[in-house]
Amino acid sequence: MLTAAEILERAVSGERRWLARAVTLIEHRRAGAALAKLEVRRRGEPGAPQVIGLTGPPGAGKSTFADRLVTEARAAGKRVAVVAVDPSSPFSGGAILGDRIRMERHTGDDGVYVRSLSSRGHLGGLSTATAEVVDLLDACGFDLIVVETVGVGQSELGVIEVADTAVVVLTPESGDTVQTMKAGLLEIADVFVVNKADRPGADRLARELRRSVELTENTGWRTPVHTASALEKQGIDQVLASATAHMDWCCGEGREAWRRRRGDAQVRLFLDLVAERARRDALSGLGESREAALRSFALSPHAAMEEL
Ligand SMILES: Nc1nc2c(ncn2[C@@H]2O[C@H](COP(=O)(O)OP(=O)(O)OP(=O)(O)O)[C@@H](O)[C@H]2O)c(=O)[nH]1
Ligand SMILES: [Mg+2]
Repeated sequence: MLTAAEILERAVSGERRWLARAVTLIEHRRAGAALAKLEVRRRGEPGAPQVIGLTGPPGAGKSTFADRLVTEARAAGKRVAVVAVDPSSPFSGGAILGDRIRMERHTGDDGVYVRSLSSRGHLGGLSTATAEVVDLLDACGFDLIVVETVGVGQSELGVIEVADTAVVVLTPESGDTVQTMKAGLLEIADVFVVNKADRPGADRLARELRRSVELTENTGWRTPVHTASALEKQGIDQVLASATAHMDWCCGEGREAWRRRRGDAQVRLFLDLVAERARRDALSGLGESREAALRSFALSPHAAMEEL
């Protein structure tokens, strides 16, 4: 039996099999303090690796887009990792399976690593796990890390916070900009993509988004709005160029904004870790029989807390 530290070490030394094991360890929340020893490049300074977050409604084309980004990055000689995070439910393995099959064309390519993360097997902690997996991939030397997550609620905002650049993927069918604002996507988007532009309505939504972006207070970065078709390979270059322009901005004029976002993410990660530990300790501290009392309504949650 190897320790968590040994597994992480082997993963970082470049062994794929161990990278998979290490990610699973993190997914199951069992890597613990061994993570603190990773040599993460992306700490106080932006640059390497570049972390792009892809979020948006279900079926918007995020995975198709990620696949295109992988192809572009490989053509540029970059090593790239894709992490597909599925916050929806422990039962929705279907989409992830689809992603796997689509990404299979990259298998055998040592410069590509694709992995999905789900909340299966543990309570919450998905954004914490994502941040830790990104750190691991960073330490493994990947040049580009793409994090894909479905944008439906607050949970994925924490997931996408790990990225340097948040790319929000919408479609002509995504509805209007009011809905986009309600979902909080307007605040987090560094780049907007109206995908499926091979269908009608893309230009109209893009115009609306541009207007909304102009009305939104910003940090000096004006969020570009692109139309694209991941399916027909249209507009991918422009999106990638905008993501890179945003990264350059983060390294220059936007450095303070980048640092603030990364700093907030650090604090959130810390608080999440504390919460995770507290939940675990609370349950074991309560003990099995009192937990049974809680489950059978013999003990109220409030009384249980006082007891603890
Ligand atoms: N017409 C059209 N279809 C597209 C385009 N991009 C993706 N699709 C299709 O849309 C469907 C969903 O694509 P995915 O890439 O799986 O979308 P996703 O956002 O990753 O989906 P989830 O991860 O399930 O939220 C697939 O059938 C794609 O082939 C596009 O540009 N145009
Ligand atoms: Mg997907």
